Amino acid sequence: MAVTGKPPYEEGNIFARILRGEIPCRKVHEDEHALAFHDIAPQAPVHVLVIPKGPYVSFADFAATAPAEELAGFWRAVGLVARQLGLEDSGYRLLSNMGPDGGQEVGHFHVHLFGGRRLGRMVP
Ligand code: IU
Repeated sequence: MAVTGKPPYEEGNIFARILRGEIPCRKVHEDEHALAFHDIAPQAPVHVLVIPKGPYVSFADFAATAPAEELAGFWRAVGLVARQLGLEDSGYRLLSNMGPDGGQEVGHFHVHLFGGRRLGRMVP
């Protein structure tokens, strides 16, 4: 019988290790539900990753299984971080790669926050 369902959450993934404090990060914000830090290979003048504290493999996993309080707390933190970085007036872009076809490389749900310049058109 085919195995179905989401891939398992790997406790050794890099963002889990950052959350546990085993690996340093350039932290932008932290609260009960989220951690935000600068991407190690920035694709824009501002390139921050926002991750939930819970063990969610991907956006699909987070959206389907996180309690409402965590969903709200996480997305509120994303907005707060953008505001804190001074991007609200100029604008910014949020992106989450989901699964193999989406180009997701790290198996802990994360949202990319890009800003600091006029971004190009989105191309798939
Ligand atoms: P993706 O959406 O899973 O493809 O994005 C993973 C991001 O994590 C990517 O932009 C990397 O540069 C970033 N990253 C990081 O910030 N620190 C790390 O140690 C590793 C990846 I590995």
